[in-house]
Amino acid sequence: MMTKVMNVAMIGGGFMGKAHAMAYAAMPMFFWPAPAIPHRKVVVDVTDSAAETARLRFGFDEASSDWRAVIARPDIDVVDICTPNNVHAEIAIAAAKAGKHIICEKPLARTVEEARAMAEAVKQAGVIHMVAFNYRRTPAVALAKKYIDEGRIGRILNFRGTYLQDWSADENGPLSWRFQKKIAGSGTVGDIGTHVVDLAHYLVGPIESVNAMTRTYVKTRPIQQGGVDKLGASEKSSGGERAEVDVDDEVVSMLKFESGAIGSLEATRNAWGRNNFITLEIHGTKGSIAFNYERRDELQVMFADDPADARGFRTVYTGPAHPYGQGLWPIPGLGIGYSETKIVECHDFFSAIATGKQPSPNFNDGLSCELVADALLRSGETGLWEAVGK
Ligand code: SOE
Repeated sequence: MMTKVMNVAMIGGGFMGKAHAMAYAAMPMFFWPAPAIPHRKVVVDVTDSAAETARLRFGFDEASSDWRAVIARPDIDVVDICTPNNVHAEIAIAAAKAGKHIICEKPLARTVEEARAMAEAVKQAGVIHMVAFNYRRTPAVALAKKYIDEGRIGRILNFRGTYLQDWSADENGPLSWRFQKKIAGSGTVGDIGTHVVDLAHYLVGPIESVNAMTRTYVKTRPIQQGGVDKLGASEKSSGGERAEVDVDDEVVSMLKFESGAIGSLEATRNAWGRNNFITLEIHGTKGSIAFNYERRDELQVMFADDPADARGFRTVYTGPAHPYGQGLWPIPGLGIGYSETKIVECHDFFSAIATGKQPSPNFNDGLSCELVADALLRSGETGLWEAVGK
């Protein structure tokens, strides 16, 4: 069987561009036969020189600073959106109209309106679409989903999800686009809170309403001196000019799920000492599951019907016996990283194209996350329980 080669146009050659380009190269090395061979055809960035640098680094054939012209090309099969949030909608809608399959970085959009327009555009176009909430693709998280679907921890009663980082804890960290509402849409809520929302939707089901507190502790930051997204850098010596942060730093919320389960969500990028601390703890009527991304090869599981003398959490170390294990490394212990989550994501996206079946999370799931983000931000303002819109 000949595996089809598909040409990818990647828009955005920054941090996420690096992750996606690596996944394009590596996916067929891990998953064989591959659902398709992604060919790194054109990379687009804001200037010709940035695009040329990205082409050299990330192994694309061509470089361009004109995404509209690239999207219009008949030889492009897939458009990959790795830009800041403010242009996701415009690019995705144009790509859908041009009949391209689309993978878009998270959060899907800045607002519910944009996300809805994107979901409508891909529906009209009949193309395959995916939003890159990659943490679902961690084998231990997919294993948690398998246990839940098999009923092994019973009916879910409570979900506790956190996402803590510290790259913006330094008040002299620069005012990247991630602190500007007109570009990012929101702060922590959209950037990392939506990852927790996506995991909650994946594992437990739709969130019905939220009661949140949001805070912005660092009200101004130094204007960034060159570079576009200097995560964690300090600009103390940059001349001192500062500008306003108009998005949230932190969110803490109670959650009610449509299923009747309850839960909580916390997210911040200001928690000193926490790097990529995504934790999930879920208990049901027959057991519990706990996960910490900083120990991402492990899933903690407690089954209530274990013999009394063996009662307690056990650590399941993921490997070939677990979800995605046949494609990833051949023995447990070799380790799963951020790149592997992106490789699996790439595999699932091209499998969806090959089979014509929409993947999950797709733009409709991205819209669902946006609706929860909107409710979190509204509740942060009103202090009240806010229903998640439809
Ligand atoms: C910054 O908070 C960031 O790069 C997020 O935007 C990503 O979604 C997350 O995976 C890593 O941290």
